[in-house]
Amino acid sequence: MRTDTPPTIYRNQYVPPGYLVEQVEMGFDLDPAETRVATRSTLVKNPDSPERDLVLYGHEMRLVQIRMNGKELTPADYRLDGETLRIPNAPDQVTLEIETALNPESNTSLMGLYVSNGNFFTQCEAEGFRKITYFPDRPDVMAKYTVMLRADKKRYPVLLSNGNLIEQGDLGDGRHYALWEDPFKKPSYLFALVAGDLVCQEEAFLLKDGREVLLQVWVEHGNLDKTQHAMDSLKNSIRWDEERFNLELDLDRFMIVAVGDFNMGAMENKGLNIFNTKFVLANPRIATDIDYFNIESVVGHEYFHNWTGNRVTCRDWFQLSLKEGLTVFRDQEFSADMIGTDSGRAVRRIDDVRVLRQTQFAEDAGPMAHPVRPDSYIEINNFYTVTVYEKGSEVVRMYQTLLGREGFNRGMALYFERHDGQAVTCDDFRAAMADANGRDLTQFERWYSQAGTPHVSATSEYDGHARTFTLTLSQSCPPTPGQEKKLPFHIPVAVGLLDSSGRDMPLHLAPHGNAPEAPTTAILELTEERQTFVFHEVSECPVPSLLRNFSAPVVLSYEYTDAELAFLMEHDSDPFNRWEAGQRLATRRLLVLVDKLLLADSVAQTFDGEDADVQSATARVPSAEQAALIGALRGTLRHAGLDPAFREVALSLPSETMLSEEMDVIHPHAIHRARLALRRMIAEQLREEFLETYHANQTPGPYSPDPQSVGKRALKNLALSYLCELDDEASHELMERQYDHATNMTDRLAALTALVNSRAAGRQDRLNRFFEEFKHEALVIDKWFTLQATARGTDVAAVRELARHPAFTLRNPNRVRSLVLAFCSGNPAQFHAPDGSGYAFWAEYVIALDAINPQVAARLARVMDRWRKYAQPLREKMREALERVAASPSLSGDVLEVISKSLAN
Ligand code: B3K
Ligand code: ZN
Repeated sequence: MRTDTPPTIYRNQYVPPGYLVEQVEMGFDLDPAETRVATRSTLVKNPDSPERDLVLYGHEMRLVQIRMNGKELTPADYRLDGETLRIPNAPDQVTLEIETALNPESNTSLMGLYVSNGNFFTQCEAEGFRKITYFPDRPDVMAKYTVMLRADKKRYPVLLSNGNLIEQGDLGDGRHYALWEDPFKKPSYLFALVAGDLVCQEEAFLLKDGREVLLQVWVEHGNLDKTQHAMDSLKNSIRWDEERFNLELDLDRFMIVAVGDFNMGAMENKGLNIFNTKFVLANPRIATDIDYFNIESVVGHEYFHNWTGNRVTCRDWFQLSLKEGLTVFRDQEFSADMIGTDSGRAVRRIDDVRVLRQTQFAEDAGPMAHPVRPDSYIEINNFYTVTVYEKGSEVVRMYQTLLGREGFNRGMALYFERHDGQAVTCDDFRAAMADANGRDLTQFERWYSQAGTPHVSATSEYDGHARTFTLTLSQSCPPTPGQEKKLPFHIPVAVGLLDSSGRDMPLHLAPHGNAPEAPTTAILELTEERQTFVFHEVSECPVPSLLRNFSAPVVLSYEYTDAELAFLMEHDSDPFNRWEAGQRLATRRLLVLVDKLLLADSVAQTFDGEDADVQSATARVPSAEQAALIGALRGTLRHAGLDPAFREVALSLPSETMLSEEMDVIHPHAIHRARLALRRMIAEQLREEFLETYHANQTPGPYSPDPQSVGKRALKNLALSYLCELDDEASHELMERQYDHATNMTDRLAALTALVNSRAAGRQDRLNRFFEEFKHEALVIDKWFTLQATARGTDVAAVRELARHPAFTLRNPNRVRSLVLAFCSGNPAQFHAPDGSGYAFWAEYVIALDAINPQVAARLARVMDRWRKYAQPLREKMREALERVAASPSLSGDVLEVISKSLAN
């Protein structure tokens, strides 16, 4: 194990920078093997800082020369300690001239300046700028940048950086240059450059104030037929931000550049967003409906950062959710508004909540649990988490729920009025929300400081005589690493009451209320450990609809009967809770089935391998309770008044991961078998309905990613996947026919996925044809790997075989995610092979990847987060694998942090 454990950084040790930077001029002589960077910055001493030294950060490059106010510094003039270069006794006004030499083509971490497919790209957030030059690389140092790029004209005809293009021309020697100037102050993490042989789709676009701006989407040659959707998404994003928040584009030019090798989704560099190709390139041939949706969402997200992140940025990295939580909230609202209909919005909400529950709730309950505003970290890149992003977005959403849309907008306006051009904290954002609305949001701070998912339990009592319905809510929050005890949160709980005909009752929270316009949803504010709310004038005992639209990121429990859940599923006016009721019902049935299987297994084991009991546990004839669930699902499936997209989410069973989180001890195989058994049972019982749905939801004609068609395809393909559980000739024919006649990737991939999970004779042939047809489309080959990695029949040996395929490489993050991560996180039944072979595979790849790309390796490392919850002997084997990784020499800080926290907590 490495001995020089990297240091932990603490939030409460924040010290303002000793020097502020005013102006930065950079000159790049780009060369893949040796790029020279000359940086000239003017700095002034910061009167508000106790720090006396001029502190710069840098690593993984060669320092050629450093001059201060014209005089060259020798190593005796500064102290170099790890990444930190300290210059003591620097004057108040400093001009620093630094020359560094880099080797971009050997940079496999994809942080700083690197080469992808022969072109240059940068990634500076969080701390990549320090791999380009020595600099006060921290977000509270904001400066204006001028950037000169010089490179070979033939190989790199396109030279881009932040802001506006000032000048370009020839250098005579086969080289050329471009000079860029960003008129806005920015932190170094927003710096970017791109140089290479690229082409662009461009459009002039008129802003609300009448200014014309130039929009560009840059891609490699051959991809111009895949940029239209990203361009449309960008235009929609610009319009939306103008309309919803009155925020305008502040530059003359806005560029998006797609790159195939990228650690995450995209990056909001000022005026020069750099994107993973996965979130730019689309046409019906290569992209699915989900891809189309994701592109719109990520383009929106990065564009919205221009205000929430760039114009107002983070004081330090602990405040990351200030920009990320807020920007996720903004992109979620954007996506919902783009769909428009109530039921479409609900489907978006359901999708977001599914992600939150499946990944963030798990994170909150595991060894990496941290508050939305963390208190410490070893490697900041490990904190771009679902807690900071998705829970952070829920926290922002709660402001809107508590203050109303108008109130929220007032808060946003005040936030920009106060902080434009500044680097600020989550407290500053909360203060703007409170002050703009005259509200005390002191207690709300706990959403930022306390980790863990709060549990809210509700009980109720109806008094027919007094016509009151009393709801008692209590809250608690489990301990998390470093936080034993939690204080009560400020939780908005949206509640409705349904009468026996399923209609919303008017709500009166005070006696004798008879306001004609009484609301049918009330936002109860739970601020204490236990609180009672009394509804008056309640004419009959209602069924409560609790936490409507998922008004807070909590686990809510209430003892609903099965009949009440079925009733809510049928009647609730809140579509989110309608879906929720169905999920609760399905989860109940699945957990009962899991228990039965476990019992049957243990009985079978005592009778030496006799599996008759297992068969009886998953009998094909549904029990009365299962029949009730299936009846309710039938009602939903047949309900023509419900949007196809809604029916699709309502008919989908909770995932295996979701079910795991519901169990104290995880038995992955029992969960897998139970879910499969229930799916088969549903398929058998609803075969006719699924067939009918399949045929009724075809989308003939040219492909369109509009919400209606997307919903239809989703429902049709869900019907197909259920029918395929029957694994009979009729279903094989259906999927083969769909595969052969598909005119878009959504239908094609759905059919191929079904095929790969079946015993259909034509599966291997189509899998091979698919590869041949798309072997030049990297994003489609990723899909080809993923669909096999997550197929039921793919065991560890098969995934190892796929890793030997010539198209597989550890160098490309998308490819690694598509196979290795997809298998380890998306194929639980095989990954958790009882012999521990899945874990051995995992350990090998974490170690191998860490030497190439620590960020991607650390992400893979997190697959083991929940190891303590698994049944024996899995748990022990997982621990062994974790220890194997921990014992490996020279691990990165990224992986070390994840593994050591996992073993410690
Ligand atoms: N801000 C970037 C994420 C950078 C991740 C650095 N490890 C993308 C985004 O959230 O928009
Ligand atoms: Zn972001």
